[in-house]
Amino acid sequence: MTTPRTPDAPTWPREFAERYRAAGHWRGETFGGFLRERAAAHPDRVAVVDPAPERREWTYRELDERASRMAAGFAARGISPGDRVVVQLPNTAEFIEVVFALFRIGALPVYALPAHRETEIGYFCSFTEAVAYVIPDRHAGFDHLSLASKVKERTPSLRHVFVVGSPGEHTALSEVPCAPSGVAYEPQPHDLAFLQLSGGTTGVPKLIPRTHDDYIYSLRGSNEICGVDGDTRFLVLLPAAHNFPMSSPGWLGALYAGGTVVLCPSPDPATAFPLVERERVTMTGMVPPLALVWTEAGPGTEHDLSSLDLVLVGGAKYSEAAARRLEPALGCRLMQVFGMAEGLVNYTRLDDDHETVVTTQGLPISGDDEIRVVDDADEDVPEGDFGHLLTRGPYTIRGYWRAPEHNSKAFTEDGFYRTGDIVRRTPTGHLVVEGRAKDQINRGGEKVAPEEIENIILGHPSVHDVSVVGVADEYLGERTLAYVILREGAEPLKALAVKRLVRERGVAAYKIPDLVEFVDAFPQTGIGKVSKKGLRSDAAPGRTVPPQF
Ligand code: OOB
Repeated sequence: MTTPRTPDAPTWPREFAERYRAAGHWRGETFGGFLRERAAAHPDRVAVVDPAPERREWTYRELDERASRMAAGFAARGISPGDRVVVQLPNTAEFIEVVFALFRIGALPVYALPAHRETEIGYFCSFTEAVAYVIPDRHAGFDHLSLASKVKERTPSLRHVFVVGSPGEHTALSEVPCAPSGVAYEPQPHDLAFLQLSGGTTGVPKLIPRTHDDYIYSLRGSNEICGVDGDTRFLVLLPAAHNFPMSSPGWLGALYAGGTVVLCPSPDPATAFPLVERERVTMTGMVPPLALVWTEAGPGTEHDLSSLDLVLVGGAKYSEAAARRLEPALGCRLMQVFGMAEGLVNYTRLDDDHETVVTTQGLPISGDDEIRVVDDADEDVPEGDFGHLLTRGPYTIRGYWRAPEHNSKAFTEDGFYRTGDIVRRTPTGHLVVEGRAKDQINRGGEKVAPEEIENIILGHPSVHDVSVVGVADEYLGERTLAYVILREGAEPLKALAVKRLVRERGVAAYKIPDLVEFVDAFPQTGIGKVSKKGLRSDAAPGRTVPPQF
């Protein structure tokens, strides 16, 4: 046995890899392989339901055949093992077909979110030297074709743009599939399977290299904890490319168990409740602001939600008061999940008492997840005190993809990932998230790296300095506030112009500052650095209208 091959990123040392195999965590499975096995075991069971614009359902046999034909088509167009392909598709059946096709040929999907725009997509394509980019023609009123044309023009590696819908000057995805021929390449379980995006704390997002073996272990563990089996009908509410709806237990967990994945085009109750009723959905996952909206809409709904058995809530801190209201409002069980695309995922358990479920963020998936809670000097804090969460384990990466300098800060020398979260542990080992030490804003589960937005605003000639912070918000948990210091004698700027500047740079809309304030100076820390904590506490707790999903 060799250790995983991840030449572009640090990987698990041999003794850890051997331990994880010996423990039965890494079983030598691949994504392409398990789909083939499920299709052989129950070809006629429904794998995927895509309700929009017209209801489509694919059985396991159909999904498997489609993935194989798409894989053959990609290979025929020169997409090779190890090549990167940026996939930016909404919650449609094609998303699942495309990623399984890429898994089959050993090419790596790079999971972009539908909200990403020119800045992010341009970066993913150039940094990963992507050979292909897969898009819808239009989505949520946005023209993805012209964005793709712009990015293709300036990215020499990008040879193909595949489009779901009318392709314009690009290639229709529907023209790609062809009959599989010859002996296809078989990815190895320890190979990289895909690149996931980090929430990010730096000017550019980091890429997270996940292997077949490590990710499939997290699926198996999640399925066991959540009780996912062949009867599970999992509703994908959040963008399918995000780690939470993908693997906690998510659509990949549901497919691994031979269940059914129901794709939801939009997570608002008006769209999702009728789907829950019609498709007899049993399980779903959502971020806290959405859970609030569902909790408010549940009691008065005319739709039958009685099939719903379990709702997972995570991605950001879920307030205890809100957590207490969910079960009675929706008539189902609640599970809290505290996870990260880098690996570690914690769940409350089905047999936890109610208090534990509403007041903690759960236990790690694996007995081999190592947890340390430390002070600023990396010393363990006394049991029950809060501190920085460090972790290492069978499905937590040992380094980001092509980021050696950042890795030396984000990981300890002995391979623990510095999560940037402040937690404490209860006597039962359950983690409670108390806060965050990393410079990141968690806007209702959507992560914003202040530095990325600060760099854009700093580009304006009237701006002397800027600091972007998160301020408390009743619905989102946090919203973004940009403090701006103008240059002396510079043209005055309006808040709206600052927001427009960020939008026009072509970044995801959720990164545009919610608020802009002009100040003369930032609060300083003892050593003369801008005090983000000072800025956050300067801002009054906010109140917004409920978010529109
Ligand atoms: C999930 O993944 P990411 O990579 O978007 O974000 C990870 C970060 C964590 O480090 C933590 O800061 C925050 O999101 N977070 C939570 C939380 N769940 C995630 N903070 C407080 N309470 C929670 N329950 O967000 C993610 C990945 C897999 C499953 C669930 C969430």
